[in-house]
Amino acid sequence: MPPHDPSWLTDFLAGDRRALSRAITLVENEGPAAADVLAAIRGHLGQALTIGFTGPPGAGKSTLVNAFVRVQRERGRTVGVVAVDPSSPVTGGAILGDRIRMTGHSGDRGVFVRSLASRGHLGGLSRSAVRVIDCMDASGLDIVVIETVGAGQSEVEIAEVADIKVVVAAPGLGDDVQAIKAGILEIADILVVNKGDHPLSAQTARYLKTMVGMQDRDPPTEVMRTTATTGQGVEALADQVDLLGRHRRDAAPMTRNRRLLVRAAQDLLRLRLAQADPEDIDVLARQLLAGEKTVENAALELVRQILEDPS
Ligand SMILES: Nc1nc2c(ncn2[C@@H]2O[C@H](COP(=O)(O)OP(=O)(O)OP(=O)(O)O)[C@@H](O)[C@H]2O)c(=O)[nH]1
Ligand SMILES: [Mg+2]
Repeated sequence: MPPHDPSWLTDFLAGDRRALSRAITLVENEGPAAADVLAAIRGHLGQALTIGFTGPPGAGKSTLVNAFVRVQRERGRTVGVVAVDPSSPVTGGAILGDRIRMTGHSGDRGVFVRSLASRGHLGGLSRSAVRVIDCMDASGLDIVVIETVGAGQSEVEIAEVADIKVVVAAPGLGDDVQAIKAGILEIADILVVNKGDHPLSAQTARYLKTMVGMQDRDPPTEVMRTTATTGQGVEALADQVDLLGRHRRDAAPMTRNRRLLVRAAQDLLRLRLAQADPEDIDVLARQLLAGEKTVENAALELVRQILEDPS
């Protein structure tokens, strides 16, 4: 297939899995062909319900996602899964195949799984991770699930791409709960205490309910219990996600479009900056060097220039 042949892009937007795979690889590599994919998906975003599962390492996120996907399949939805793991300098992405055990779904055409080895500079979602989510969305999957290890910045970014944020915690009132206190709670639509078979599960859930009760959040964070290994509580979790999903769609269609708009504007600016004449930038940089302009003023002028440039 010649690279300019657009027919595979049509297949991709129609939900062809191989074409989706190819689109994802192209946007991940951020090569020249990525632009074709980004142009193709632009008008097809915002259809899938995106659900972020985040939380401390070992809380059972992958196991829970696996069980959650099973319930969604039973309900007739197609599901994409993006698993973002911190890249390790030693193992690189090699370990990922073991870590994301979506074994129950291999051979199911309704489930599309992609694991990403790399994160953004600050530990959050990388730009290409967001693109991968966009590709799944544009390909017509009903639901896109994103698994990230909660480590500071990533929760903030998951809040930007996920319609519904599920924070997964394991029982015990130790470090994990401290980590949750430290900032994840604000973004959680649903706080799941997983490992319901653990003796401290009920106590942890009660404690977190108390904490959530002190929040000033509307709607308040829902605290739920699951046992991912047996599937207990996962139907109820899926019900709650559905409920919130409907609410999101009915009550706040603007939120979604606002986000799409901001992202498109960021893309546009980034693209124009990349295409800017280096000499124009040098002119401003020299003025900066000479103390004739502040960084803010120079940046503002640069932005004006690149946006006014009709090229
Ligand atoms: N007892 C019990 N163990 C569970 C449950 N859910 C997950 N586990 C186990 O907990 C361990 C970690 O589960 P994962 O699903 O890999 O956890 P994770 O949060 O995805 O871990 P990372 O991706 O490494 O952050 C595995 O051994 C699971 O079998 C549960 O409900 N009960
Ligand atoms: Mg995992």
